[in-house]
Amino acid sequence: MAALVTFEGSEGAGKSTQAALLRDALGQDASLLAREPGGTPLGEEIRRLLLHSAPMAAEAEMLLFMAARAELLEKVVRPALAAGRTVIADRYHDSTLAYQGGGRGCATWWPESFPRPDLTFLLQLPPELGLQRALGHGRKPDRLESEDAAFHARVVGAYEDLARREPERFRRLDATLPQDVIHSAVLAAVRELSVSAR
Ligand code: Z5A
Repeated sequence: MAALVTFEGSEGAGKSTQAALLRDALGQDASLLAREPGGTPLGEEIRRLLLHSAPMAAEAEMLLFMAARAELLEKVVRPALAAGRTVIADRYHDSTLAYQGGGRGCATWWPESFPRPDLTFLLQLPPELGLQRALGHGRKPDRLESEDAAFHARVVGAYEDLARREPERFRRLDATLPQDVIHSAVLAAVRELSVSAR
């Protein structure tokens, strides 16, 4: 079934874990996993600039995330959707709305050329717990992870607003639950989507 399913939430909430579990459940032929920022040679270059370079203007940061996304859409996402596969995106445009819009205060918009997801899972976890999880193995924080608590609280608030505005698209999930419990809820919602698409 061609569908765009996205995972959103603050760092360490378990997006990559759940995206990979869903890809394994659907199978590699029927689905494709995409990670943002990145997923193409240009996108990986932009990822390095975004996460590890010196400070940059907030709007430059936003446009770079969107540039990486435009490349990923053209090279990876649209071809997979056209082939009838389910694209599972580990972050997508809602991340820009939450981090650059909510966190940095940029004026954001949804470009017409960016497809709307069919389903978005919002993994909810207090940001301090997520950072502990993400940095638990001694990894150094990247540029965004190094922002202060107020920034991360604004990101969480922005995600909450997005989910409130589009209750049909968003499924909130308690990210403190065990991985397999979250995965069952994800799979049930994706199966429901494929039934209603028939
Ligand atoms: N960003 C942005 O600002 N604007 C944008 O438009 C986009 C992104 C697209 C990307 O960082 C950064 O870019 C991100 C937002 C910003 N920055 N911040 N801050 P990234 O790609 O390097 O990382 P991330 O997207 O923030 O995710 P992450 O740190 O990789 O975390 P995650 O994918 O949500 O979690 P995970 O890797 O699946 O799990 C983290 C750990 O928790 C791991 O050890 C797991 O085994 C464990 N885990 C997972 N699930 C559970 C449960 N249920 N219980 C207990 N432990 C668990």
